Formats: sequence, C-alpha cells, structure tokens
Amino acid sequence: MLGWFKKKIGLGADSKPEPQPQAEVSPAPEAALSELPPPVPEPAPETQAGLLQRLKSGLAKTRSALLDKVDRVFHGKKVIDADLLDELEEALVTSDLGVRTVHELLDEARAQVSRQELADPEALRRFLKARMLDFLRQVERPAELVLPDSGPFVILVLGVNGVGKTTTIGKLAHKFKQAGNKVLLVAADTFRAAAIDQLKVWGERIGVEVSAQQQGADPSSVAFDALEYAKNRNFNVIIIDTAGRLHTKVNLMEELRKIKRVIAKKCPGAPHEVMLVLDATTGQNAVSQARQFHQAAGLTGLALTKLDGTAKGGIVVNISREFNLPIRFIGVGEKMDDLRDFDPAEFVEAIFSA
Ligand SMILES: Nc1nc2c(ncn2[C@@H]2O[C@H](COP(=O)(O)OP(=O)(O)O)[C@@H](O)[C@H]2O)c(=O)[nH]1
Ligand SMILES: [Mg+2]
Repeated sequence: MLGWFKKKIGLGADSKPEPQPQAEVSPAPEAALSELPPPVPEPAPETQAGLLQRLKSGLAKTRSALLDKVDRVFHGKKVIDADLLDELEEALVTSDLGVRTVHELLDEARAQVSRQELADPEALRRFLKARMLDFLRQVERPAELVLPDSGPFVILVLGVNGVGKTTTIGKLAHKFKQAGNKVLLVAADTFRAAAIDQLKVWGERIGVEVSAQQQGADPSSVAFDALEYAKNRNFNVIIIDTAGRLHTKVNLMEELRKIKRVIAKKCPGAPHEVMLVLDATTGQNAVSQARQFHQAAGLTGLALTKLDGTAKGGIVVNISREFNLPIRFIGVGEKMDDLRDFDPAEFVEAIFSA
C-alpha cells in the first residue's frame, strides 16, 4: 500500500522535457551528489497482516498504557455504574487523548448508559473503540491534494529541532522512490553543517539526489537554487528540509514564510504540501507547536514521529480533533521503512486489539 501520494502524484505520467533554456543559476556544487544507482528490485509487498503487526509493535507502549489502564478499570466489573465511568474518565485523561475528547467521550457514554444502550462493560469498551475511530475519521479532510499539471510536487517540511524532520524526509523519499518517482531532497536547514550532512547521508542511503549548499547559506536561496536545478530534470517530487530552532522565535517563522514565498514565486502553486513534523513523545507540547506553525506557515498536513517510543500515542486523537489537518504519516521507528500512511482504522485496531 503506497497511500495517498501514489494516486495523486500521478505515477507514470510522462512529463515531456521542455527545450532546455540557459540555466540562470548554476546548481549548487554538491547538487549532483550521486548518480542514481541501478534500480533496486521492489521488495515483496508486505501483507496486510504483516503491516498491522509492525504497526502494533510500534505502538506497543501506547497500547499497553491505554489498554492496561482501561483493563484495570474494567477488571472484574459486571455492570456499568457511576464509579466505573468516573474511573474510566480518570484513566483516559492521563493518556494524552486530550481532556476535551475524554469529556466528550464520557458524556456520550453516560448518556447512552442512562438510555440503557450499553448493556455491560464489554459494550462500553466497544463503544470506546468505535468512538475513537469516529473521532479520527471526523477530521474534515481538506480538499484532496491537487497535483500540479506539470512540474514537480513540492513538499516543504517544518518542525522544531529534533522532532524527526530529516529522518521523516529520508523515509518519505524512500517511499516515493520505491513508487517510481524521481526525488530531489533540498537541504534548507543550513543552520548546522551536521544537518546538511545528515540529509546527504539519507540521500546516499536511498539513492536520491540532494541539493545542498554550505552551512549558513540563506535557506530561501537554497530552495530557490534547488528549484532552478530541478527545472527540466524531470523530478516528480522535491522535499525541502528546514531548520527548526525554537518555534517561539519570531525569526524562524519569518524565515519559513520567506522560504514559502520564494518557492511560490519560482514554482507557482508550490509548495503543494506544507507538512509539520511533530514528536509524539512530547505529548501536549506537540499540540501547541502545531498551533504556532499553522498560524505562521499555513500547514496542509502533519506527520507524527516516534510513536514507537512513547506511551503518548493518544496524542494522535487529540491532534486530529484539534486541527482541521490530516495526519498523513506516522513514524514508528528509525528505519527506512518505519513510516506508515496514517489510517484511522488501522491505528485504532493496533491500539485496541490484543
Ligand atoms: N524511535 C524513533 N526515532 C525517530 C523517529 N523519527 C525520528 N527519530 C529519531 O529522532 C532523532 C532526531 O531526528 P532528526 O530527523 O534528526 O530530527 P530533526 O532535527 O527534526 O531533523 C534521530 O535520532 C532520529 O533517528 C521515529 O519515528 N521513531
Ligand atoms: Mg534535521
């Protein structure tokens, strides 16, 4: 399963090369880092059961945090009473689902109990799971991503330091490449040399080109030059990495807005996706980051990382409810293949089934 981008990126659509004009800007010296290696054979597609199993193991901490609590509340209970509902509410509030969501859940549960619609604790448990799925599905999806009629699909990736931007970009580029796309990575996080090198390492690992300049270069110029370089080279996908110094710093937000403007000027309609990467282990902090970046840069989608290392996976529900933004991907590990398309049903199944 290759997810949304397969349908929308127009795999196999032949983009006819236009006559080559004189390049206005020469590519960055490091731009043509690596020749594309011979195509790697496609790995056998993972079975649905295999995918779910891997998702489950990635979400094991969240699952045990949530389910253990819920199980403890339900243990030995034969009937639903006020105590059970109160204990359940308390257990869920500490699970990062968000207070608002938990209150709504429990209000509904209480109403259903009073209408005698929930026969026993097992029915309450099923209700919980079903509502959680509803919540995730209710997120009003913004209009479908519309592919540019011509030219590459440009993704601008934002997020504070250490959330997993570069790693997510590497994984994402790998997915795109596996799906047959020609991908260019752009090192517009010029703040630290190590950040540029890290992207180059990912580029080499997965066999895609990286457009980079020296440390301290203006990120907007890096983006501009990369788009110029990409012109007439038939890239389908361009993913731009950015710096993530504290989101509370006004200058970072200014810088991001400028990068966006420059991209739009160079490539009308781009960036087609402004994706914020959030670290799930930070819990509620992720929610406030999303709010600030959304205000500053107009996000179109979210990626949630490190769901494998945290019991705070409930934050996915919280964020879905808080923002009118789709969660496109979740990261459940550090390896190349540890990025999954976010699928509410799969997610709830992974959390709620033993
Ligand atoms: N366990 C786990 N670690 C991750 C995931 N995504 C990123 N990381 C790790 O988080 C750290 C920071 O990632 P990096 O991509 O450098 O973050 P950036 O500063 O936002 O670019 C690295 O050690 C990554 O390996 C994930 O989904 N799961
Ligand atoms: Mg980085």
